[in-house]
Amino acid sequence: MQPQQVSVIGLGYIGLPTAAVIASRGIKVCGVDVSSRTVDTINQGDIHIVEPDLDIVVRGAVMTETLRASLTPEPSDVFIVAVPTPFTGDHEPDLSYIQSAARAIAPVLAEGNLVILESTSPVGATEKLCQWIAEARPDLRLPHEHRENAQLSVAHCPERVLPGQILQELVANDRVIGGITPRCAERARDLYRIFVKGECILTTARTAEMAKLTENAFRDVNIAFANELSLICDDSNIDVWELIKLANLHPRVNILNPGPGVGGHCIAVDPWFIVSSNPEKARLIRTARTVNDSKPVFVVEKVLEAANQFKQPVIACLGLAFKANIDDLRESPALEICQELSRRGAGEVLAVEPNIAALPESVNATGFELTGLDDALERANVVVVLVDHDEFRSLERSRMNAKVVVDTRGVI
Ligand code: SAJ
Repeated sequence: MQPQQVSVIGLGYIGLPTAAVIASRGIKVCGVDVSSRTVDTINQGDIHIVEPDLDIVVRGAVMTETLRASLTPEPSDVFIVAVPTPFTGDHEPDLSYIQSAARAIAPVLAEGNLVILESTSPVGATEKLCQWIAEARPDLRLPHEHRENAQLSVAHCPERVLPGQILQELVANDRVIGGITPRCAERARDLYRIFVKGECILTTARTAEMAKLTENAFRDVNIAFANELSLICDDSNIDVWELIKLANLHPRVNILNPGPGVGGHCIAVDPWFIVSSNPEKARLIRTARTVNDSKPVFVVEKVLEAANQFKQPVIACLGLAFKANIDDLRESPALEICQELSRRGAGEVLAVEPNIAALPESVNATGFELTGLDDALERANVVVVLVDHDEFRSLERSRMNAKVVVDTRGVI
């Protein structure tokens, strides 16, 4: 049976597209966020993030009144929790946003509701979500204690979409659906079948939690391999891009791309959840994190070396986002490099980020200036390519004449 209303808690990069896609299937969706600016923006039919085509889907859903945003949760049949799960200073998972979401929805939960955790989470987080709800609503039977006699169903269905392709991947990707009980998983599958064309595979909540962490740790380890190669090649005077191209001609070799480091809220974070749960055994996963986290330091040294050739170095940093063609600055190595160059007094630092009109207040922009591409290329004697945005890929090489180029993405 189709739900009458779905609530999505957290209207960020995952919650908003998910809310909009479900609304586009004709189901009433209430999107909940703690930011009144986000709520107002969405209720006006606009969006607060950059993601291809998301504006069109959100506008359509708001205009047809299937999607509404609100600061407080309201009674619904299904609650999808898509809030951040960052880590603390010592790389321990911070579940406080999930806990707040649990407390926020608890007063409006009713018998028969389905609660789905989509946030990437350490193993055991979905059970904790049950506990937090149970604490707030002792009158309701939760499945972590009452199994198939529970009054609520709770499942973990980790999001797996790639920023930049979220709308296609939300529909096309297979979903791993982990129930606290088999019945919980089945109920969650019925919800996802409304909009997912990929397969919906059922498992336990713990396995689903670990599956998501495994996917991102796998990618992190593979990028670390490419980044380590780039350091070795630099010492041996070998072009790493040519090397990888040649090695990848082997039918069973597929090396990823080196870069300035690994950013974003997922791959730079999630492997730590595995490390923190089992520090002794997760040696390779921890090393990969360390290799990738140390790459920005290497890039900064390279740029300082290049800048030292000039009396008055002007350094153009091309890109601040954590990867190509998005506006997301979370855990961005490009931003980190730009900030470190300014801090070290490397010269006049110009940052170019075509996907951002102004830097968010949360970003420390002391010592560098956000400027346009043409202006930066005209003024700079050192050009550092930090993100492979389309605008930079299509740059004419002649515009780099007489400049020292540090190309961390192999685009020039
Ligand atoms: N990167 C490289 N070299 C590469 C590929 C990526 O340096 O060859 C860097 C990127 O520049 C970026 C970082 O890695 O800084 C992460 O980018 P990404 O495109 O690999 O991944 P995300 O963080 O955008 O999305 C990942 C995806 N996970 C996997 O591919 C296993 C996505 O499917 C997940 O849904 C997402 O994490 C998430 O939310 O967990």
